[in-house]
Amino acid sequence: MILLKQFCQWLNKCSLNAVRLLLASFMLISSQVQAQSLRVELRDADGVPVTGAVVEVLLPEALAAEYRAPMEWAVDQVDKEFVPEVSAVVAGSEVRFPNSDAILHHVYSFSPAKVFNIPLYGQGDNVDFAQMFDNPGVIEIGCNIHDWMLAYIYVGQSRLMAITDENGVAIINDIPAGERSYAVWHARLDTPDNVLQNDIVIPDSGVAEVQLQQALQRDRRIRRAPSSSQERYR
Ligand SMILES: [Cu+2]
Repeated sequence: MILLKQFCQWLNKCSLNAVRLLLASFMLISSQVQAQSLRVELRDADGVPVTGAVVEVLLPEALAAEYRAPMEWAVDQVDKEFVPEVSAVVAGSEVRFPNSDAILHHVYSFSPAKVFNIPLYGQGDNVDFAQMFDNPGVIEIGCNIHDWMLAYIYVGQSRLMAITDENGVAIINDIPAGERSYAVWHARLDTPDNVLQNDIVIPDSGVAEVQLQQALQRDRRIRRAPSSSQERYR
């Protein structure tokens, strides 16, 4: 009976210490990671919202590595267009390229960050043809058959990325507070490498808000061919 009493006292003490330790660890984690947000609104020279721009918070390498869980992603082909047109994935992610059309596509990239080639394939052919995107950068994806088909995959250093919506707004959450910088990329941004970069202070509480205005280059996309032909490739 005495033994049991001693055991209970010991257990009680242990649990108390365990709780204290758990609480201390939690407070330590809380003080290290302040989850805050950045809201970027991008407009062109005429004040029109720019959609499809990628915003990425740039972190020091050691910190970025903590936000680098690979993503599962797919760029589909629907009605002879890539869907979505702009993607943002973390370095180390695999991207699949399913073909949802009843015709053949031939997907390729000549971009230095990822060169690949998936010769003519149809719906269900080998299904996905996943490609690994290891290196940060922007990859331009085309189709050898349909010249107007174009997609961009922005490969970032961490998951702290977002793409501007129809209002030109991108919101990134869970950013560690502090002095940071961020990059904005858009295929037609009239800056070197289509990128602009700024510093920003992410506060301990609240949202850091930025409004940007930047001219776009002329749209050089190839116009889509009329779809009158019934040929298998067109
Ligand atoms: Cu195609």
